[in-house]
Amino acid sequence: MKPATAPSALKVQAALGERFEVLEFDASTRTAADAAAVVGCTVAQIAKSLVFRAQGGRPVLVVASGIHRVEEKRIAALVGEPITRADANFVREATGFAIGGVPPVGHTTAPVVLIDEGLMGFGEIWAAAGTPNAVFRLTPADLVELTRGRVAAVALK
Ligand code: 5CA
Repeated sequence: MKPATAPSALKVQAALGERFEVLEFDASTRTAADAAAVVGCTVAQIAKSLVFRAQGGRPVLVVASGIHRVEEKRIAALVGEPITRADANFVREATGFAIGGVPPVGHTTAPVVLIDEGLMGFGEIWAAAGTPNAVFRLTPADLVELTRGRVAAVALK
């Protein structure tokens, strides 16, 4: 474990500021399960970044607990437009990051942000930080503040 060195991780560190520390690991943090194993938290405490595309073309970032599947109908209802799952190219274009490293901050295009209410009860959570082996620790309140996202019921029941 070491502070960020990769350009994408440094970009996230710059967007976050000094209150947060981007950490790079030798092992993969590409998936929620990988990240939980590496940092030593539960999979539920991993804030995964899912990108959708609203009909008008706007990116929608859903930050969800690692144990939840997101219900697309709920996302569409919350956004007020039909949405589709983003493919890898759209994720890269809209956020500036590749799948597996998409952070909740520092995107190319300001996304609509929805935050899974299931993340809100934890003392600390971890999110991707630009690369598939970089993460940072934050609180749920930090996540809301950083993203100015809307906390909502997005999980598949
Ligand atoms: N670094 C970890 C957590 S800290 C991470 O980024 N996990 S993640 O879950 O937020 O990112 C991977 C997510 O990208 C998966 O949950 C999945 O929803 C999405 N994804 C994976 N493959 C694809 C794909 N081919 N197209 C679109 N989305 C994908």
